[in-house]
Amino acid sequence: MKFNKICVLGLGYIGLPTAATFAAHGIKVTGVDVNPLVIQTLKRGELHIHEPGLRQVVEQALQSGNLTVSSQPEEADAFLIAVPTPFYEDKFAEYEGRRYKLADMSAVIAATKAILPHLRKGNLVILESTSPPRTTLDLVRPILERSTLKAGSDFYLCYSPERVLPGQILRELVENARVIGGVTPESARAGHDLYATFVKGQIVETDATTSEMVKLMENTTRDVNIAIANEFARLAEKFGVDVWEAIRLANLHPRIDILNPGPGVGGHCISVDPWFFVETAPELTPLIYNARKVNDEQPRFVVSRVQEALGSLKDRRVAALGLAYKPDVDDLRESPAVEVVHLLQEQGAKVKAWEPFKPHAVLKGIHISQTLEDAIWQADTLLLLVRHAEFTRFDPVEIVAKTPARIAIDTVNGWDRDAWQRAGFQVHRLGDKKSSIASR
Ligand code: SAJ
Repeated sequence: MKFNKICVLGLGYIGLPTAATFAAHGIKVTGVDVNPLVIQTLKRGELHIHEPGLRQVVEQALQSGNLTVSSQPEEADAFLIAVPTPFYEDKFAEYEGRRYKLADMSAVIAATKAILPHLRKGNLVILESTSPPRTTLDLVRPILERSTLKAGSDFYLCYSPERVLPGQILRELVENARVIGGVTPESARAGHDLYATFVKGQIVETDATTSEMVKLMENTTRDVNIAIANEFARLAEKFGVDVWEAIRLANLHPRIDILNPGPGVGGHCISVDPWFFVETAPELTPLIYNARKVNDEQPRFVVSRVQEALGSLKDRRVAALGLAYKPDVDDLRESPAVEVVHLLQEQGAKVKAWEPFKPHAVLKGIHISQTLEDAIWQADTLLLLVRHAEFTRFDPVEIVAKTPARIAIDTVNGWDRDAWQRAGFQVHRLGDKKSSIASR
C-alpha cells in the first residue's frame, strides 16, 4: 500500500518525533494536537518538549513543507493516534483489598472521534498509545464503525505500540523492532507498509490484542524487575550487605540480570502501564500489583533512610541533586525524585533542588536552584537522587570546597564512596549499610 499523506494525532514525546520522521522520509504529514499552546509553539518553529536531536528533525520537516501542524485532523491515507493514556488520579477500584488505579482513555476516545468525519474507504488507522488489552477491538473499532465503514474490510485498523526510550527516541524509532497488530491480516500488512517507510528494525505482523499485550508485558516485566531490585536493597541493608556489590556478583551468572535499585519508578510508562493489566484482570495480577506497590513506596523508603542517616529531618538543609524521573532526561513527570523532595519537606527539611536539565522548571512547593552552587552553598547534606552523567563526574574535592555539607547520601550508586569519604564526606548509600557503618 502507498501512503502520500498521513495525520498524526497527538504531538507529544511519541507523536512529534514520529510525525517528523515520516516527514523526513517524504510523506506529507499533518501533526494534530488539541492543545493550542503546542500548535502555537511549533508554528513559531519552537519545541515544547526536549529530546536529543528532535529540534533539528522538526525544523527541517517544517521548513521542507512536509510537516504542517493543526488543531484538527483532515483527510489523509492514514491516521496515527499517539495521545496520552494516563490513569485517573481520583478514581480507584478494589479487588480483595487491593486498591488499583483506572486508565483514563478520554484522549484516545476524543482522537478517534476526531478522525471519524475524515475516514474514507481504504484508509489505515493505527493506535500507538499504550492501552489496556482489547482497546483496539472494543473501544476504537466501534467508534470508527459509526462511519458505517467496516474495520478490516472497508478500512484497515491496527495497534502498533511505541517502544522507544526517552533520550534515544529518534534512533530507536528507526532501529527498534516494530510489532504491528491488525484487526485482520490485511490491516497488519497495511500497517507494515506504512512503518516500512523508515523502520530499519524487524517489522512483525500479528493481531491487535497480542500487540497490545506485548507492549504491556514489556513495561510490566521491567517494573517487576525493578521492584525486586528495590526489595533486594532493603534486604541488603537488613543484613549489612552492599546491594550494589551483591548485584554485580549475582549478574556474573549467565542467566541473571538484576536491575538497579533507586528512589522509585517514574515516568509516564513503567509506573502506569502495569495498572492496565491490574485493572482488566485484578484476580490474575497479585504479583504485578505488589511490584507496583513496592516501587510506589520506594520514595518513602528512601526518605526513611535519609532520616536515619540524619537523625531528625527538622530544619536540615538538603541539596537534592536531580529531579528528573531518570538519568539524562529533562522529564519531571511522575518523578520519584520530586516525591522524595516533597516527603522530606513534609518532615521539616529545607530542600533546595538542582536539576541541570531543567534549571528553570517551576514546581509547586519546591525550591529549584538555578545553579548547582546555589543548591549546595548552605546545605548540610547532599542527596543524590538521579544518576545524571554529569553528577557521576563530580569531583568530591571540588564539591567539598563549595559546600558546608559533610554528609553525602547516594540513592543511585552514582558516587565513588571511597573518593567522597577521602574528600571529607560521610557517605550513605541506598542498599548499603556497610558504608554508613564504616563511616561512623
Ligand atoms: N529504573 C530503576 N532501575 C533500573 C532501571 C530503571 O529504578 O534499573 C527507573 C528509572 O529511573 C525510571 C523508571 O525506572 O524512574 C523507568 O525508566 P526506564 O528507563 O526503565 O523506562 P522509560 O519509562 O523511560 O521507558 C520505558 C521503556 N520500556 C522498556 O524498557 C521495557 C521504553 O522502551 C518504552 O517505550 C517506554 O517505557 C514507553 O513509552 O512505554
